[in-house]
Parts: sequence; structure tokens; C-alpha cells
Amino acid sequence: MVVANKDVRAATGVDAGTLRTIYRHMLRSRLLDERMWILNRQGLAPFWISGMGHEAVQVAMALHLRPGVDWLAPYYRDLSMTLVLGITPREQLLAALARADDPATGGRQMPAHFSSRRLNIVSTGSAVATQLLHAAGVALASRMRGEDAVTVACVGEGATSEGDFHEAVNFAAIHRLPVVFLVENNGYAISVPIEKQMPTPDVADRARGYGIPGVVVDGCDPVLCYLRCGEAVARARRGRGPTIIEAKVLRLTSHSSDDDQRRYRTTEALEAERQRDCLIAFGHRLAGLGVLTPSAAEAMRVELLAEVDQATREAEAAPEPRPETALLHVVGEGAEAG
Ligand SMILES: Cc1ncc(C[n+]2csc(CCOP(=O)(O)OP(=O)(O)O)c2C)c(N)n1
Ligand SMILES: [Mg+2]
Repeated sequence: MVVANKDVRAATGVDAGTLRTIYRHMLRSRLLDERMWILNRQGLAPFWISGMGHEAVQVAMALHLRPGVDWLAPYYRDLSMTLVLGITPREQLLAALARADDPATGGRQMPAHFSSRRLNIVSTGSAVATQLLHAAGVALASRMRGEDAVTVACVGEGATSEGDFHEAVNFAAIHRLPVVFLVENNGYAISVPIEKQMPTPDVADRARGYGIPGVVVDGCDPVLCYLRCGEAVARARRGRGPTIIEAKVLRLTSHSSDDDQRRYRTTEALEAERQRDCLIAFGHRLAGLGVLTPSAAEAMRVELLAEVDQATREAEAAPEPRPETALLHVVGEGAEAG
């Protein structure tokens, strides 16, 4: 069954081509994410922290940004966002495998600490929520330069308990800065469930305290995410100030490759989440809409897996940094010379 684009738009609010693009980006990210876990378990990647279950909202948000013009202050789960903006699978793998050719830091940063000068993706530290302050500063700089760039800053719900979150949102709200705060709420901060993190179920409620909109969206529904993110980005671009978007997402993996969530979540709860996997659900939905047949989706998977395979081969073959460069860019340019 193939349906007319106007019917797809009437049913979803989004055209068929965009729906296919969203699915493709989600699938690409999932396949690369799975590869990172394999490389970690093979002892080749020292660490991995996954975006599985977060893909829908990340892709939806990133598609509203102009790569290299708008700004992203990501956090460690934002593999999908950074892929959409243009960090290639090869570059992602060079970073994860700590290769010298990693364009971000020459293999010196922890895996999943994404950055790209070329794409305006701000280098991130490991202290959670600090990226929000960077984002407020970047947005202020864009305003002072008279540019119409929008900055998106991403954070987990647990990290919104940090003072940095409140300081960044307060400052951005006072100055009506062109920034969107995307809270990716997966219900856990490592092993701490949200009810032990905050006294209210929705982070978005906190927006009211700063006089800005707070929007809750089903982070497993890429269509709703695409619409709500588009509104928030447009609002920021028009000079109307920040929005907090809270996407209720799933954490389909343990916190990181160093964690085992079976020690603090029941088998039933984990199975229930797997049943709600945004990628699988979206695939079924697109098939039902007549936008993407299962065989077309399978062909897409084969093609994208070939890309990930090729990128893996190239990254594995790439040289490691030379030992004599160990201090370069770490404690100052040329510091190793004495
Ligand atoms: C300031 C600070 N405190 C603690 C940590 C250790 N830590 C790393 S990730 C994390 C959990 C964050 O949870 P959340 O914000 O919900 O993001 P998620 O990992 O669930 O996406 C913690 C406590 C840290 N990196 N920085
Ligand atoms: Mg969380």
C-alpha cells in the first residue's frame, strides 16, 4: 500500500520524505551504537555510553538545526544528534578507538564526548550539566554578534538537579537567549530512579519558575518530537527566548559499558522497555502508513550496516597516537618539550 503524501501529512503533520529521513537517521545511529558496544566487549573501545532509546528526539531536534551555523552543546548520549549534524561514523569510531586521526581531540577525549569545530558542536566535559552554562554563553555571544543562530543544549533528567541547570536556565530566560534546553528523561541517573532525584515527575514544570515554556513530549514518538522541537527552535530563532523540552525516553542499555542495570532493575521492567523501542515502533508505524515497506527498511539496514562496517575497518586500521605526542594539547601546546 502506498499512500499520497497529503494523506501522510494529514495523519502525522509531517511529510513522507521527512518521516523516512528520520527513520534512516535513527537506524544509522542504532547500528553504529551497537557496533560501539561490540568493540567495547572485544576490548577495543575502552568505554561506551549509549544513546539507544533516545534516538527519536535526538534526530527530531537535530533536523531543525543548520550544521555549522547553529550550535549544539551535547551530552554523552547524543550520538544521534551528532550524526545528523554531520560527524561521520568513521569520525565517531576514530574517537571511540582513540586514534590519532580523530578530528576532535586526536584520540585524547573519553568516548562519547562529542565535539566538532567544523559543525559548531561544543567540546564537553564529564561533569554533568556544565554544558548548559556553555550553551547560555554561546547563545549570548550569538545575540551580541547579531546572528540568528540557535543553540541547543542537552542534558539528562538527573543532571537537572545540579545548580548549573538552574543557573543556565535562569540566565537564558532573563536575557531571552536563543537557546533550547532538551532534557532527555530516561528515568534513571545511573542506578538512581527519578523519584529519588526530584519531587515532581516532570522536569518541564520547573520552566514555570523561570517564566519560560516547559513542554513534555513522548520521546519515543519521533513525529511529535519533530513538531515540538521545531516550535521551540523557531521560537528561539524569532528572539522569543528559551524553551525547556522534556522528552520521556527509554534507556535501553545499562548506564554505560561499566554498569550492569540488572542489579537494580527487574527483568520485567527491562523487557517492558524493550517492547517500547522507538526504532521498532516507528518502523511498524511507517509500514502501516505506507511510507516505508519492511523490505525497503531492510534494504536501508543493509546499506547502513555496510557504511558502519567500512568505517569500522578504516578506524581499526588507523594509527594510534605516537607516544611522544602524549602531552600535546593536554597541558599546553608543546608542553612535552619542556
Ligand atoms: C557533576 C557530576 N556528578 C556526578 C557525575 C557522575 N555521573 C555521570 S553520569 C551520571 C548520571 C546522570 O544521569 P542523567 O542526568 O539522568 O543522564 P543519563 O545518563 O540518564 O542520560 C552521574 C551521576 C558526573 N559526571 N558529574
Ligand atoms: Mg537519566
